[in-house]
Amino acid sequence: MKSNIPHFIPRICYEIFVRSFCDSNGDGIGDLNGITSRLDYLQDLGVEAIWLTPVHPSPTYHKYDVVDFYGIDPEYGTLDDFKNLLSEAHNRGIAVYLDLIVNHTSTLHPWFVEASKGPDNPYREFYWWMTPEKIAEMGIDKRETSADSNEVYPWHDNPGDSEQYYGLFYSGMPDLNYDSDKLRIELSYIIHFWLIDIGVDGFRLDAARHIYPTWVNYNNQHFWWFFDYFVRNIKPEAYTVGEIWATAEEVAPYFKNLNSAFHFDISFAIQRILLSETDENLVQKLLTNYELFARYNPDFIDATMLTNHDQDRIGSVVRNNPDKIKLAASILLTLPGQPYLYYGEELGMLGTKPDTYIREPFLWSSSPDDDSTTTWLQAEFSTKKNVLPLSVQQFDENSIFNHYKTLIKLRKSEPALGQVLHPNIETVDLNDQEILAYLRPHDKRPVLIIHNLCKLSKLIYLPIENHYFGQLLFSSNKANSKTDNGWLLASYSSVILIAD
Ligand SMILES: [Ca+2]
Ligand SMILES: [Ca+2]
Repeated sequence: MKSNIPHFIPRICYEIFVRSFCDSNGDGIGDLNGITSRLDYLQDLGVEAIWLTPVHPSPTYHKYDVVDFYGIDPEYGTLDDFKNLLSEAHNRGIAVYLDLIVNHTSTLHPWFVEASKGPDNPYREFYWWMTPEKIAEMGIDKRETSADSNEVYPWHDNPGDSEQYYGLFYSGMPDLNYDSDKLRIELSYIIHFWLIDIGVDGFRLDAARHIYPTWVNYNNQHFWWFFDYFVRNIKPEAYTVGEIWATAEEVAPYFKNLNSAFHFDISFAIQRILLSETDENLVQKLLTNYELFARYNPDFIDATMLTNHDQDRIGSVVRNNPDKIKLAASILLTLPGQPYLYYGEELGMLGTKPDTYIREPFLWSSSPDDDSTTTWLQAEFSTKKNVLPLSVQQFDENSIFNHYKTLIKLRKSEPALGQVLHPNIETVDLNDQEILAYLRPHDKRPVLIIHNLCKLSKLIYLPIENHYFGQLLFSSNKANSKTDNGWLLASYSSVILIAD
């Protein structure tokens, strides 16, 4: 059992798709200086950590195929811009997590350029190579698609080569092979550079479950042990969060060597709950999953989210129903764990796949003079017609933005809501599937949360043992009120209660 706990555990994290967030120099592409210019905004919203999607030089718009792990893509700025962003973030108490892609590189990475020259090249061992005969003999020419990859044929031709290379996601992203000690040393230099020389606070670790391919997948945990061992030696307080896009059973072992992992099960459960308008025993599911995670690390950090840059936006999932967009936020921000907001969720931004349309420009302003909103992509979903920009929402107390802001503030001021380690939650059974209710116990002040998941208003009677929760701390709808012996909740609304 490990006991390394990051020195700082943010209560609110925020994922920034760098290209779409904020443009500082008028080329229409979001960049690092753009993010720096909006740190005051993020601080005001209550964000305590930002996860930046990859910033390294890369041929693609999303930059998940890296060409140089030490550089910054010129589209996004320079290393000095990055250092400035980091120090300005730290001045505001905001941690910065780098998206580190250790599973693969771009085919344009110098390692792959060398490796593809032939079997005798010293960099050959950095990647997976096999002859088609061997691949067929092992029965690994095809793979089952997974939630995070539709690639069926992961082996790709290298022109003029008798061997093929393995690229799980697509031919442009060859998988690295960590059987190579030389590669492991290169990786340790990269980790050292970002954690120590530059000083980032941690890493979001892409494709963490795919490091070793399926036929040698049992090596994965050993790889993460190696990774964690190195990180803890040079910066014990660093934070790591893994993308393990799988069920909680499969996620759990990764907590042995990572502080945190994204809770995809709960992301999808919340989405389903909002559509089915029934509670799916969410609290019981959470408790079961916590127990799984704690087996591997009692200090696990549960990274929750509604969606990320690979999922349809929550606003579209709930068909742009503003009450349900608020309800989604109310659920996420009152559950235990460490919530990650996906940029623009706080505006109710919309978008469904293909991927570019779940990564549309953040809507800063409705003014024609607005030069911060990026223009690299013509929005299809989050147009100024469909989604009110920040400049409008800021001044409307009933806006989605102010709903987020209020809940974040509460999460940070109420210890029961903001507890990250050892999640505190108990089910409150109201014998009504259309109501999701739970208790967040705490020595200082316990709170009780009730969400009405359905489109009719509900009269709710608390169980006798919870009767003392007689005071409203928060209500998402002005119509919610206390009656003689219960609580009246408007459609798709939430309340947070405290003791009388
Ligand atoms: Ca720019
Ligand atoms: Ca891999």
